[in-house]
Amino acid sequence: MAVAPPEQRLWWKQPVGKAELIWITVAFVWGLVMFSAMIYWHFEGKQNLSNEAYRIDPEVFAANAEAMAAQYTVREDASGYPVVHPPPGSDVYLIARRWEWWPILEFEKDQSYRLHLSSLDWQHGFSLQPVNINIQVHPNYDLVLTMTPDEAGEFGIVCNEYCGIGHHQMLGKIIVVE
Ligand SMILES: [Cu+2]
Repeated sequence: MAVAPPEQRLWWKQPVGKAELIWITVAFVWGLVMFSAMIYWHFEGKQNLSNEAYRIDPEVFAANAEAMAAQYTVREDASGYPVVHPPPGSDVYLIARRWEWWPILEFEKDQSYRLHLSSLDWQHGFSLQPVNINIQVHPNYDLVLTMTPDEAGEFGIVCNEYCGIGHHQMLGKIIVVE
């Protein structure tokens, strides 16, 4: 089969078919519905969390996290990661970098913390399991969430933005104690 030009040169100027018009309308209206649902889900289901965002140098963010860990590390995990137990109400830093979440954080149930998230290299995705909270993590941006864990236990953090060869090993942990 040879590649030939279309029979009608102005093939793109045909009127839009009825079925196609219906589908365009359905997709457009559904887009509007889902757009409003984002606002609705903020209140109902507590998705799309309210956050604050600031510009920050990766070196400054790393220094903040290291200072916190130096002050509040309580033990070492079996994997060799420091477990940091910061005081309730304080600013808490979680580093995303290829390919780890650093350090392991330990919170107290029903206490609030200001959790700062940033990346030291490129984009990662913070996905807290099994509660399914998902946040993009960028370098140069300090994203702050006020969080109050209402359930004790161990929560996994997985990276859900593909970030290279070690992406599947990029696992972290938040521990909530009574
Ligand atoms: Cu990743």
